[in-house]
Amino acid sequence: MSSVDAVTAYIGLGSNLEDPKQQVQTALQELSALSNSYLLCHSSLYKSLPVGPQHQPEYINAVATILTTLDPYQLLDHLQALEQVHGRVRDEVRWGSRTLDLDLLLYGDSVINTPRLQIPHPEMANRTFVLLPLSEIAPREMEIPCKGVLKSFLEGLLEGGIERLE
Ligand code: A4P
Ligand code: MG
Repeated sequence: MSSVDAVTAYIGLGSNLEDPKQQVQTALQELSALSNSYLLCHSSLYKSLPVGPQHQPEYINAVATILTTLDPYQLLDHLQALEQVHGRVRDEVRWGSRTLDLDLLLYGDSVINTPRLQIPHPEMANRTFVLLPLSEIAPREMEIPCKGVLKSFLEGLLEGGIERLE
């Protein structure tokens, strides 16, 4: 009998349109039903000021971790399909408003640099709204490939502009 090794992947969730808290909570349920995958856990929800264009509503963010036998491109396909279910409209504004954004942050210790997929997510180590929820569910000693150890990014973190929700 052959078997496929399961990989641990981390997914960043973000929403700032049409009841963002509900969008993220529903997306977490949907991730728990993802095919060939098992939702291990997720962080608390965080309210955060927008990074990028400032004339947009505050975001709700969270990070989830799954065990999956999907390959990274299959996983991205599923995440983009979920964004569509949430009525995501892609416009020209970089880092603009969205009903649901699902970023594949980490896929095991893989490093991928293709036009369609970059892993680790290129901005993840610069973003409090990723690092803070990630630090709730990942070991502080975890290596972010090509970037460094998670805890080294947590030390310099600016905690303003973000609030953990109960
Ligand atoms: N893509 C490449 N690598 C990945 C990856 N690791 N995960 C490609 C997901 N997608 C990846 O993404 C554009 C293309 O990136 C996709 O077609 C995919 O093939 P997108 O979701 O359509 O566009 P985007 O999300 O606007 O672009 P980007 O650069 O991923 O933006 P970010 O980094 O997601 O930033 N402020 C707060 N407080 N909270 C937020 O959640 N989010 C953003 C969006 C800006 N400001 C924010 C927040
Ligand atoms: Mg994105």
